[in-house]
Amino acid sequence: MIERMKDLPLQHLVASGTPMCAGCGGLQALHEACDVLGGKTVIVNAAGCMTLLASYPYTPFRGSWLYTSMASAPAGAQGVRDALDILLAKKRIAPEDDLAALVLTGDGAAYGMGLSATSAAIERGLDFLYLCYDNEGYGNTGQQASGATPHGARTATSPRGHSGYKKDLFAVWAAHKPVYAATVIGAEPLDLARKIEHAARLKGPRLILALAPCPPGWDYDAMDTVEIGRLAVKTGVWPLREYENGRIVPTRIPHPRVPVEEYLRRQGRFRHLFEPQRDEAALAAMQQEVDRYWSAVEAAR
Ligand SMILES: Cc1ncc(C[n+]2csc(CCOP(=O)(O)OP(=O)(O)O)c2C)c(N)n1
Ligand code: SF4
Ligand SMILES: [Mg+2]
Repeated sequence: MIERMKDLPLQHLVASGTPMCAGCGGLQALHEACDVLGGKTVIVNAAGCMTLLASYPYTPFRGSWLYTSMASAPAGAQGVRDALDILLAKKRIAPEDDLAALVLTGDGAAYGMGLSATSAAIERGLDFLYLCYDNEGYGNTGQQASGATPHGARTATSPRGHSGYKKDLFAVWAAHKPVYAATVIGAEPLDLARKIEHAARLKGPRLILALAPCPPGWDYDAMDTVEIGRLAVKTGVWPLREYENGRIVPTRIPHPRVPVEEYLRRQGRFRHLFEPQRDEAALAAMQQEVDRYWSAVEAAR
């Protein structure tokens, strides 16, 4: 069911007691994205933290809201797009009243449960914008590890540090040759707004992948969300980049790069790398991985 609530700003619900955490980096990115996209949007939301924004029959959005199971948001967006196309063909709505389909999903769905549905939707050339807020774990259910969890991070399912490695979802999308893909972060709002504006003007499958600092999941004080987000970019841990016309282009090259340790030590999920004693080997390996990525970027320029 699609509900449309006009003229209720997002702050309204946040201020009036929605159960979102203070300092939520995902909400920050979503807020900035909605400011750019405006109300002519149908948000198709896979189950996750952002689902808590909408308490039936209300949503804080100016557009419409459709809630799906974790794996099914791209299929939901297909249904929305098809319905709109039929209404347009039958002249039941005017072209200027057309709406955009926006999938809103967490990383658990985007990197894992919903990946095959996403892959199929890109293959079909579905005209949709796909916004993933990546808090690097199943946040809504207590921060279990997901396909986006970085190596070494403590989660509810990896109390001694995650043994796996973060999947490169941007590269997975780029391999599908979509119309557009970009990484963003709420702490860099101008970069985010430019990319959303650009994506909104295009047609076809488009990814906006937002790293989403998460105070309870990453274990830091809510007031540090912007600083941690900026450190993710300055250390090179979260590369800001774009894919279009078959090319991947870095949109920010941090120079000089801040040591990765400055980002890690601010977050309790990495505390075991520093206490009771420093894990020099693990810290060096994490720095080397980031260095390798940026050496390859430099070599390709
Ligand atoms: C198939 C299925 N398994 C488990 C759940 C329970 N569940 C609801 S939200 C959620 C976490 C989703 O993680 P993510 O997509 O990263 O979003 P976040 O909670 O971090 O915002 C889970 C596991 C579910 N809704 N559906
Ligand atoms: S758990 Fe994290 S992603 Fe979920 S609402 Fe709280 S801060 Fe946001
Ligand atoms: Mg998540």
